[in-house]
Amino acid sequence: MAVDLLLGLQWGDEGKGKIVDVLTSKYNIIARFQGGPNAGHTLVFNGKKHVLHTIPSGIFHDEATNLVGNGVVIDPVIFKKELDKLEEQDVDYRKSLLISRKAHIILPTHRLLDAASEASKGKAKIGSTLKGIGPTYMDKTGRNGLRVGDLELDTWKDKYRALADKHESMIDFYNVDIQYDLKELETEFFAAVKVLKSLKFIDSEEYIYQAQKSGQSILAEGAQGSLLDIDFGTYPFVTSSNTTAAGACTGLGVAPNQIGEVFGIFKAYTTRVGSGPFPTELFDEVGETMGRVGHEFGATTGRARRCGWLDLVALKYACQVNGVTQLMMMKADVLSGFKNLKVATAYKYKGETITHLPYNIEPENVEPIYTDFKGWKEDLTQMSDQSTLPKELNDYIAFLEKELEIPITIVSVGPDRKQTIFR
Ligand code: 2SA
Ligand code: MG
Repeated sequence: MAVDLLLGLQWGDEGKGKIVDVLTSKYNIIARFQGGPNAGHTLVFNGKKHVLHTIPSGIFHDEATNLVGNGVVIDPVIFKKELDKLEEQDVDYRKSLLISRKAHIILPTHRLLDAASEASKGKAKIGSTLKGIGPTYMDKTGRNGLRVGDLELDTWKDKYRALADKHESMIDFYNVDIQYDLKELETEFFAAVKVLKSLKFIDSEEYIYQAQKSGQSILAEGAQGSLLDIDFGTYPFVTSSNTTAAGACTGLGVAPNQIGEVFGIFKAYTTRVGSGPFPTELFDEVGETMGRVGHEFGATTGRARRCGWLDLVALKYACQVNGVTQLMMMKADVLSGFKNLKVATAYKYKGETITHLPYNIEPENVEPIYTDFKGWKEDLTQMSDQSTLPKELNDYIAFLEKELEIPITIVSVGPDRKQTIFR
């Protein structure tokens, strides 16, 4: 059976966690393929909110197997905290959680390096979540990384030490004021590694291959969003992994011809957390209202997210790069009550009108050109059927489907599992 993909099409926080949770009952295996504890996937059910960082969003379903793939970077300390939370909720993760031996480990010094790198950049900082993501992927591509499989060898601590020592001298090189007690961080790290080692490590590409062959259904769960992709995002204000469809192939060992549906998740408006260009960003009370009504705060760091209108130029680009086959629109309920809505359908770029995403979308180069829509007043949060949606929202949806040439199959009208309209 083909592997289906679920990806964020904007700058992350589209609501991927919720949709994975909604779709999980259809799948045997849910697999994360990139990113790490920088992700914050929020799930709401039975009136309770759950935030996952590294663990796949299928973990709350008894039947699903949850795989942390080779493309993921794991911080044992944060991973242990996630496990502790699951334990508090009586989630029996031991049977259902599998970890790829080829996934890389985030060391305490990777986090310190992240902090030092950001501090050294001053105003030009990326706005990283400071989870050590960039430095860990640098060690991966630099061929220095420590992998999950290494932890099974007696010599892993030697490898750890050599790498951590090297990192310490690199931190010095940045020449910024970073306070830390490495001994203390290491005590916590070694204790967490012990817990990690009690879980099941596997050769995940073989596992996926055999699972597919035996007819099991697999959903690959993306983290962050397409515009944060290391190649196709708004570089350098991106994360350090491929968040787009191709990342699922390299991050799980799935061949390109084995990909089935590509579910593209987007918000009915746009948000971005961290630095970097955002052409449709709003600095007025409209943006402020979106943030307040939409509870737009980072699920990992608590940072306020920047808000703005939907950017169709960027969304088209993301659909293209990912080969999206179905769209899912999130947070439609947040737009209730706005008199008018806007969607950026083109950019003014160097005196020309363009409809593709150019190399540079810094504010001095790009001015969005908007199409206006009538808003709706109705509260959507109790609606459960498409026929009850206001006409203005249906017009908004119909316009997007026509422009993107992809069906919108889910409209989400609230954070709860139940607040989901299938079309
Ligand atoms: P990093 O941490 O080094 O990968 O950050 C690099 C850029 O990627 C952005 N980024 C994110 N953007 C949205 N959501 C993310 N996850 C958390 C959430 C973020 C949070 O779900 O809310 O809690 O702040 C995420 N992770 C990374 C980041 O802002 C940088 O722009
Ligand atoms: Mg998030």
